[in-house]
Amino acid sequence: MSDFDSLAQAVFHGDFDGVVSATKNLLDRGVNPLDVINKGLLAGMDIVAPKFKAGEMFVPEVMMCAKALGEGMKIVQPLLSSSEAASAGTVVIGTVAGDLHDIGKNLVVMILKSGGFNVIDLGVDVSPEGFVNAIKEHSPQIVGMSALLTTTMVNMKKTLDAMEAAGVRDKVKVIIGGAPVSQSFADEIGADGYAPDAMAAKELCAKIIKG
Ligand code: B1M
Repeated sequence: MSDFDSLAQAVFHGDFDGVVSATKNLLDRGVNPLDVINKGLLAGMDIVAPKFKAGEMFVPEVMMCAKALGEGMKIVQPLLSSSEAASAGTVVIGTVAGDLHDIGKNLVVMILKSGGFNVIDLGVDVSPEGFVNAIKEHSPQIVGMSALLTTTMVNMKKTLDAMEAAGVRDKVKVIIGGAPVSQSFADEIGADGYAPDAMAAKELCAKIIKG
């Protein structure tokens, strides 16, 4: 088994200590932090996802996997963030109302930070008012919304409507992401952009800031 496989298996088994030691082992050997994330930590979640879908794994087990993955992310994150010091712009980001999924959103946060963005992470289950208040408080150039459920992606439109009603919609560019959303959904609700993954989100934000 490769060292990436060991890390992926540790995530899959919700093995906190295994994740920590496998992550450190890879980094000590000079492996690129992004490879540790993509080929190890997220590869572990790729084993979990189909089993959860097939009813072979249940919510508490998946939570353990997510938390184990988080232990690895905690180690890798500072290495990504220190790669560029200057702020490329401010991004307010959150998972929309009713939605508790944050693994993908947290990854986007990390990758944006690694790209030098100042990121205000509002967390999960963020109400439309929560986004509006954060725009008023932090004056970001970009707002990012994440949704993983078909039942919550509609709250992206509600959030855009709340921004419009509060008179802050034209002060920011809004980007969206998450498994059920797409470029055509972004167009449909009037978002400014869509990114299919964390790296694409960073590139999109950089493009928006460049103007
Ligand atoms: Co949930 N869940 N879940 N879940 N869960 C899904 C999403 C599901 C597809 C599984 C399935 O049934 N096949 C399904 C949704 C079905 C649908 O709506 N069509 C589902 C369901 C139904 C549910 C519950 C309703 C289950 C229940 O309780 N009956 C419940 C809902 C809770 C709630 O939110 N109110 C629920 C709960 C949970 C857990 C708590 C157990 C856990 C979440 C833990 C956590 O996030 N802290 C969980 C998990 C882990 C999953 C799966 C297995 C994995 C999601 C994940 O983290 N993927 C998922 C199945 C799947 O995806 N195949 C599933 C890894 C992550 C890196 O990818 O989040 O897609 P992703 O992020 C990517 C891109 O999408 C993109 O970049 C990321 C990285 O490249 N991206 C952005 C994401 N946000 C972005 C924002 C951007 C740009 C890009 O700009 C702002």
